Amino acid sequence: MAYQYDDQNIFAKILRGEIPNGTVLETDHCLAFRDIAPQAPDHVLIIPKGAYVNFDHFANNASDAEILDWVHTIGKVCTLLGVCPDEANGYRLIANSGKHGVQDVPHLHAHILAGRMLGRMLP
Ligand code: IU
Repeated sequence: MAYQYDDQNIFAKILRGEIPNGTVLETDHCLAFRDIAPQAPDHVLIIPKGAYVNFDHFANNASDAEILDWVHTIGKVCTLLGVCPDEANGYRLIANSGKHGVQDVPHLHAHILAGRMLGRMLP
């Protein structure tokens, strides 16, 4: 599979500092920032700094350090937001990928949605 990364996508511009963002957390390999059009009271995107189009591009090509950092950063964001599940809490973790996944921005991002009761997604 040949992945074509568009370095003019909006998250590439955010990573280069060309566009401001609401940073929640920055690590060696990742940036977590608030979604510009939040779908829940807490809506944070966690992106690798590397040029990966989507989840499978990342999972099949990124280094162990990058993958570990992305997973750890997602966990840290949940902790920072105070949404780690108990009886009255929780979140949804999504990585839309490709056309059928309805991915709009072609740079891998995990969405964390939290802060309200989310609708059921799957039957
Ligand atoms: P998607 O999974 O690719 O559909 O999600 C892209 C998200 O990027 C979406 O929730 C947008 O609101 C969000 N976003 C953003 O946070 N900042 C921007 O400048 C743009 C999109 I354009």
